[in-house]
Amino acid sequence: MDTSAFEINPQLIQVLRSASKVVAMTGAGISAESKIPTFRDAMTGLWSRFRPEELATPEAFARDPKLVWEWYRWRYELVAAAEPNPGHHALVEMEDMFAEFLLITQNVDSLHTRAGNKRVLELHGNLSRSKCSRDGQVVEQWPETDQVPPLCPRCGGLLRPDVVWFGESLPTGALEKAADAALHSEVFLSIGTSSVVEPAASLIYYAVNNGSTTVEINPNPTSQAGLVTHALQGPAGVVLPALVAAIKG
Ligand code: BV8
Repeated sequence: MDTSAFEINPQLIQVLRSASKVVAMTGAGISAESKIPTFRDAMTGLWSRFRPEELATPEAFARDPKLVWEWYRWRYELVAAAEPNPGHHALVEMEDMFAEFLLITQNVDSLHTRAGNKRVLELHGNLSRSKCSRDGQVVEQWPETDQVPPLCPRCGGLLRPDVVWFGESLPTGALEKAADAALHSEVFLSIGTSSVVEPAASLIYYAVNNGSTTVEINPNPTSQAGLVTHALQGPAGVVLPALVAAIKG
């Protein structure tokens, strides 16, 4: 991958050096360098015949709860074996560089919190948590069982991953908090997302309407590349550390 296809404009560094309200929004691309396939990557092996958009739905779970549960178990093992990469670590450094820094993520893989970020807003939940499919309450543990998916120890309902499926609403208040942060940001970084999934993909427009400096970091420019102040075409694991180094000077 050509990692030299980006130039960091000195104006961006100047703005970042004086900014206090910085929002970073990440998608699956920031975890690509941790060997976690992105959502749009072709899935491998057993799962190669499925499309994530088909499996990550209430309908798929209703139709075949075992298949969907096992898909998330496969992803959980991938995530558990993965390590945060330099892109994640750069965002931890950024959290300490700006007075009001918020990391909004579409990812469900915990890598930002494992890297050390404290101010993380998970728009789509987290696949390391399970919840009862009847009452939506998180279930921390349940008796060993051969039953797949396991049953809720309280009500006997099927357990499911605590993630937001297509067609489901985001966690209460998450979108409002994210939109408010974008609306009041001085800099909004959109990192490693194809900017397809809504309503996350529209958050950047709050920043644009506010006159914020907007930045896209992606090796493949998205439909929003023409909209942003700076489009940095490169992998997050290279661009973000370069950005942090440039701010430090
Ligand atoms: C909802 C959890 C209200 C599950 C996920 C308009 C308004 C509202 C809704 C809609 C709308 N239009 C359509 C909808 C419906 C739907 C939607 O957006 N559909 C899409 C397919 C068009 N949205 C919803 O259903 C949302 N709910 O709006 O509630 C509602 C309620 C009822 C009825 C209607 C509306 C819920 C969406 C949440 C879905 N859940 N995840 C799970 O993970 O299993 S989304 C899923 O996609 C992941 O979270 C993922 O993060 C996310 C977005 O994908 P990306 O992160 O962008 O990943 P992708 O693979 O696409 O791209 C990777 C990028 O990385 C690429 O650009 C690549 O170039 C780049 N990259 C690669 N390597 C690197 C890199 N970048 C940097 N560095 C690298 N090294």
